[in-house]
Amino acid sequence: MDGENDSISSSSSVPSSGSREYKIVMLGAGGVGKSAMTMQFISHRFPDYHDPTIEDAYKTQVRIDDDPAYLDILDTAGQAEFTAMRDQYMRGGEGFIICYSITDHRSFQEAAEFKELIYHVRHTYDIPIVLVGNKTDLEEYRQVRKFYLVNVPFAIVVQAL
Ligand SMILES: Nc1nc2c(ncn2[C@@H]2O[C@H](COP(=O)(O)OP(=O)(O)OP(=O)(O)O)[C@@H](O)[C@H]2O)c(=O)[nH]1
Ligand SMILES: [Mg+2]
Repeated sequence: MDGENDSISSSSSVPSSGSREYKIVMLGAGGVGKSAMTMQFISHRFPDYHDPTIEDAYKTQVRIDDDPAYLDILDTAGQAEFTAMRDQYMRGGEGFIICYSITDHRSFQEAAEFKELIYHVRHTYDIPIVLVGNKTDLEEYRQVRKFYLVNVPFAIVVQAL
């Protein structure tokens, strides 16, 4: 992804237009589809290969409540060997998207661990966090049953049910 027009350095810049910037951090276990989701959102492309991320950052313009705004999206590493920066981006994020794969129960457990880590680093529960269940096209390989979602301690859960 490096070298593409929509790739930026990992720390966001001061907005030139005065539009509000929101720092969004993608979190989740390795291979759950954080980069695929980010690419879909940013450039409407779906990479069908797994190229483990170290850290990639993107900036895109959106409208929020009719106001122009920028999203700085930080696509992080799920693989344990790349996680040294975790505390740092958990401190910097204004909103978090925690992803798991419905085909990987361990990634669902890790989603809860990510959330606890955010609370631990930030010392507050007042942080927007969205839980996303990905790979819903792979229903036949589903390991995370839908009823697990009834009591998950997330305010917003996104999954094609
Ligand atoms: N079937 C299916 N495959 C997906 C989906 N999303 C991602 N994948 C595939 O899953 C693999 C891993 O996707 P990535 O987006 O690289 O995963 P990641 O979470 O960024 O992984 P790390 O960067 O290692 O943390 C790739 O082969 C993707 O094509 C999905 O919704 N359905
Ligand atoms: Mg990735």
